[in-house]
Amino acid sequence: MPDTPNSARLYTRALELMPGGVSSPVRAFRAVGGQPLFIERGHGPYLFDVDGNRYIDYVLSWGPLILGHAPQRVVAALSRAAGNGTSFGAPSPLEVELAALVHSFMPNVEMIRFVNSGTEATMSALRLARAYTGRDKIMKFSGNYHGHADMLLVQAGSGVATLGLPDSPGVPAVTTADTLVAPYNDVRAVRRLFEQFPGQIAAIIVEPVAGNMGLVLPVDGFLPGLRRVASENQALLIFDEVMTGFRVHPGGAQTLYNVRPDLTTLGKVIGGGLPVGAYGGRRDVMALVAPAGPMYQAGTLSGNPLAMTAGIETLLALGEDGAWQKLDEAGEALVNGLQDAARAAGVPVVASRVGSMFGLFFAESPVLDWETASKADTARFAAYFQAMLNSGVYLAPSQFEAGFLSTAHDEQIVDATINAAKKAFRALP
Ligand code: KE4
Repeated sequence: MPDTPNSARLYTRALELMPGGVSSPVRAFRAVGGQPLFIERGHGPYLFDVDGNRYIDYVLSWGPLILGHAPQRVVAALSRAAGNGTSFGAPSPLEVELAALVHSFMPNVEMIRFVNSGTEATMSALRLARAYTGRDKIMKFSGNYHGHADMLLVQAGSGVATLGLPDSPGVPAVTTADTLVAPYNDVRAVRRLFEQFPGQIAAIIVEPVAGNMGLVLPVDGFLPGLRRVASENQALLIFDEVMTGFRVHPGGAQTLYNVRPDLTTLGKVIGGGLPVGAYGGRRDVMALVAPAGPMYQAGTLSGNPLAMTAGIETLLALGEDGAWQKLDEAGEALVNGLQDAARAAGVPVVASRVGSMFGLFFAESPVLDWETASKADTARFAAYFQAMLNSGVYLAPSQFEAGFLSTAHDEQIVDATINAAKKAFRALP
């Protein structure tokens, strides 16, 4: 561990004031040992902790910071926007601009509603699917995480998987009784559930590329299979692209894999580091959302001008020449380098990448679902995490998370990361 006395002091105080000393469980380093670092600032690809240590950051606020920390254009635009007021509680041109931008990248999102988090987005999209179909049951996949709404805390990924929580107390059985769960990448299991509950399932919600059990890619035919089964059963298909949106491809996983969901949920990148979520999709379905229709959903700070500004500047930057080329080249070099380093050290890993998100399992065979992901060597991951941290590389503190790159992660940054990994793999027990 780097020398972090100020983080330690702050953590002691934080533990008195906040459960686990953190504002979100997965930040607590529980799965990797040691104590969380308290961060003073970020700049480009770097984080700086309160003890002055510098780290190359592959968490990037869990995905949003695709331009890196404090990109000049976003900071300047936010400064201007803040001078005009931080919230209006009324429509603003910025919402219209970001809505149009999202649509230009994702034409399937014909209409959109902004909210303040990915959790709000998925919760609202499922309420809408139930309203549109008049059905109560929903289907998710084990190891997928869609935020912490009660009905979705069933065999969830991310922090739930990291902390090994069976599910969460406080969630009444009645609220999860209508949540069906299938193994990821298993269309036949999905089909069986529709046969078992004919006419009762409102929607399938899926991470089209799973990033909350580590990175797990859809096998050929999985996403088109979901599309087919949902359509055959008059259920809606919801792509939860909170993490994959603008991350795996400018048009998200729906463009990359050419599968059209009925609804899409978004977050992270579209807020550029400020709190934004969104749900959107088919015009005839979104027409049910109040006040256009009867399905109620609301939010004091939804469409907040500062969050809209950060999102607009981020998407505009992504649409400019070279952004995706940079991300793709850096991602390719990084994952190839990690694989070569592990092989040279005789450490079995399964590394993968989709666009600018990547994953590395300490496993010997391909990971296709939660059952295989959960067999990864989490103790070895923890040792790797700490070794990388000691070399100034900040990874997500869990085997069941993905890594993210930004346009600020240039060749020199990637090379430094690979060198740290060579040392880390060699030092593994
Ligand atoms: P938020 O409510 O955390 O903004 O979004 C929930 C969510 C929904 N859908 C997907 C696919 C997600 O990945 C997330 C949130 N991702 C986690 C990281 N795996 C957020 C990090 C955290 O919980 O602190």
